[in-house]
Amino acid sequence: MKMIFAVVNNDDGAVVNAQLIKAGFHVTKLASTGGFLKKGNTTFILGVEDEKVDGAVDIIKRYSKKRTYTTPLDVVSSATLGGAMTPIEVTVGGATIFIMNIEHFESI
Ligand code: 2BA
Repeated sequence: MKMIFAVVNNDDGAVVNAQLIKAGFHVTKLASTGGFLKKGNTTFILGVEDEKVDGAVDIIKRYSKKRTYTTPLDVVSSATLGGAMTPIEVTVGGATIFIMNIEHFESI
């Protein structure tokens, strides 16, 4: 069994959630915040049988879009940028996905 952690854009969270549920995955959805942009994002946690991992990742990839942000100065502080005073452009997503081995799983 594997544990999938997937960080997706808030704007894609509802559709990713709906598609994962429709495909029969059990999902926990966390409200999270990116450390760099300090914008809300959505982190999904899924416990998945090994043979179903690719299917879950495919759904997350299919419904998570890339977006470009130009950071306003009040979102990325000068401390984060080491003193830089100009807005910067960053590309966010589609999704950041971590897959871990699970040693033991129980649902009681
Ligand atoms: P944030 O930390 O808010 O990062 C948003 C975007 O800013 C990133 O997009 C990346 O393009 C850029 N970025 C992040 N840290 C940077 C840095 N130190 N220097 C320059 N640019 C930086 P993504 O890579 O698509 O990440 C989207 C969100 O996924 C992140 O939001 C964070 O919440 C999560 N994430 C990404 N990589 C991660 C990792 N290795 N560990 C934990 N969370 C991660």
